[in-house]
Amino acid sequence: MAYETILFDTTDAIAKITVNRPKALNALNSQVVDELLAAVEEIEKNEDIRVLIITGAGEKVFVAGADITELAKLNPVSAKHFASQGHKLMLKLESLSIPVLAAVNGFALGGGLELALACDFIYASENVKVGQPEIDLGIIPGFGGTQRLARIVGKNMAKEMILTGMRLSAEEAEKKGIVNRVVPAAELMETAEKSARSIAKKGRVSVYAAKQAINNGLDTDLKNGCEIEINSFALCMASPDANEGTTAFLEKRQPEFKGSLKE
Ligand code: DAK
Repeated sequence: MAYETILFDTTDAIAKITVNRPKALNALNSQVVDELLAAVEEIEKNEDIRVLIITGAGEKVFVAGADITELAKLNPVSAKHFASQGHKLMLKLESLSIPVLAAVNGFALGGGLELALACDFIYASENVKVGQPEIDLGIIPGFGGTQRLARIVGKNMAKEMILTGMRLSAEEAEKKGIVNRVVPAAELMETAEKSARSIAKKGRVSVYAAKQAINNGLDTDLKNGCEIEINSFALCMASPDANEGTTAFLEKRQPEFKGSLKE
């Protein structure tokens, strides 16, 4: 598929999607959301891709939020399409069998922060500002921000951020666990790619099993979470990767993981 609002490329086993609407500070209109969803569905079908990195074009902004020009004109039908595609996208990123890293290169506001929060983890450049400023527009976060942010920073901090619309610096976002690591802007992509290359060498099945166990376990209580881990562990043992990993260790060599989720 030809994309107009995103750049999509793959190098070795690592796919990169860049939200690319510089004139509107990479804001998410319905076309961007539809294209992101189509690209993620393309990635989902390609077993050769092992990690996805999402970033924004330019040095100033990751994504400045949902497109306010478009939001102002939504009617019930277009609002329903926008909302359902947006939620579908965020849930798909979360449940994708491969890890999704956000390389947040500037402002990540509103829907932009929500997009980053739906990724597995976030690296940020020093100039980053994050926030959920929807309250200033008379609305609330609409792509899961009230839920995902609260699960990361806790109930009271999420309320303070969402009710005041405050913007946090990269350093503050790191302290609150919203971003994993802050690096100089020039090092952001290399940091994300280095991490992606490291994950790409692991077993596809164990990476999938770990991601799903953490995500699904956090949606339930500890006892059921441990049950999820038991089943995820058993899934790993159904893959040749577990044998390869342990044998390689004992033979003092690097493992070569070839397991597939299709088996
Ligand atoms: N949408 C559309 N255009 C935007 C935009 C946005 N979110 N943010 C910036 N722009 C446009 C500006 O209008 C301006 O356009 P021109 O005037 O040049 O035509 C251009 O980008 C440059 O912006 P600025 O001149 O403002 O640039 P500055 O450097 O001065 O400021 C800024 C950068 C990022 C601090 C500022 O642009 C800003 O505060 N932007 C808005 C941030 C914001 O409020 N974001 C939250 C948007 S609301 C829903 C799902 C999701 C949502 C809602 C509903 N449903 C499921 C129904 C989510 C809502 C949001 O995200």
